[in-house]
Amino acid sequence: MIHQKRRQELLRKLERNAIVIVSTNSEQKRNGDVNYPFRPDSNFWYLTGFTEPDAVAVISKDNYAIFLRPKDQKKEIWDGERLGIEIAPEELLANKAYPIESFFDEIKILINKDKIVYFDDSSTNIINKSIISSLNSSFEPLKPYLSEMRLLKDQDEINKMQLSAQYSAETHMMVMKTVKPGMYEYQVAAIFDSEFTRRNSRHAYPPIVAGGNNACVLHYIENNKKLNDGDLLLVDAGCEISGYASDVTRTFPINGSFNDAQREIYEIVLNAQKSAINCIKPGEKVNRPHEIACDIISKGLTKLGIIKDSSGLRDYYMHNTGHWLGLDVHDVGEYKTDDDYRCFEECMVMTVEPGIYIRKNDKIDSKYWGIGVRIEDDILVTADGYKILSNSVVKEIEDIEHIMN
Ligand SMILES: [Mn+2]
Repeated sequence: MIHQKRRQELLRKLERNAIVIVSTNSEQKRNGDVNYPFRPDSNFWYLTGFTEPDAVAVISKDNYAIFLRPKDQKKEIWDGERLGIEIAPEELLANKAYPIESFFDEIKILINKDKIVYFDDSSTNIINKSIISSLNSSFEPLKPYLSEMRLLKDQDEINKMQLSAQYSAETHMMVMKTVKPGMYEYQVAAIFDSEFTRRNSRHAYPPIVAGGNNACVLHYIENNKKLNDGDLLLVDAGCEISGYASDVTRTFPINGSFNDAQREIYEIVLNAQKSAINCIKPGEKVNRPHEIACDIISKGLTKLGIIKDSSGLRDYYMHNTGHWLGLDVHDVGEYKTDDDYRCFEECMVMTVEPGIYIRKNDKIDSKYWGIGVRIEDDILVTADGYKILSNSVVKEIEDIEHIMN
């Protein structure tokens, strides 16, 4: 029902004679006869709720047609059950279902000349631009309309995102209680593998488990080094529930106690993160959290003598403070409208994740070398402010040291 509601809402935003074509992905080969685990296309999933590969939805005001893989007993014995053409209309609330192989013949009948076709080209989707443009009709991009819809989460999405963030946060807590010097990064990653699987979810993105200086590699996913006594550990890991991502980062001392230099850096990042979150409310500019975080980190690093002034900030804080979160971990939705930053609205979800990264052998006091700190939470914009979806994992220094010892 929720998907039908979304299809109707989308059509209300488009021209009256609109016809929407949205397709999902094919399975991707890993090697030999082995495929990567399949993940549906987010737009297709959002509008149909259908999670099999090789399918296309064609949606207009008076017709919803779905193209999908037909039943095939031989293939189903190997690869699992398929919904099939016969029960698809009832199951997916479509007017008619067709075998995917007939798409090119049928689409010519479904599209007539007075229709405006809304369609996006994507390299992973099974229907590409050259096929669609051979249909000799007028085309509009679908993305702007769908991205705006996906940016504002409905209650069903908020429930899933809350659960997703909670699972991730609880697993981060478990990890803090388990980590000890001498463990390996992959053993920490395995806790997320196990917990996410146990709760019928999976990673929303490859987890980052980065001891010491590895935290300064922003997309470190090797996760294969030993955790050393005296270093910090940065862990960025989140699961997805029915496709909805959470994205959570915590940084803590491997031996359970912050040293003075680590504490100094951590407190700057924590202060920046909390202040950035605090400004979030409907009507506030969406780049305000980043401005606040940059200001606090810049002043903090200047005070410690690490930078001379704010012009040096980018050497130690080189990414943005947050991004939209939803069916994609870096979710769709514009940050600017008409050249200026837009404002937060109720039911948007954004991450807030400032950091400081000081590489080994940097030309500053060596006590700061190899300190990489990032703290990340998932924030839902509410009617009068915000809600931290990932708040069941601690981030205050006293709380971290308390649960680790
Ligand atoms: Mn993030």
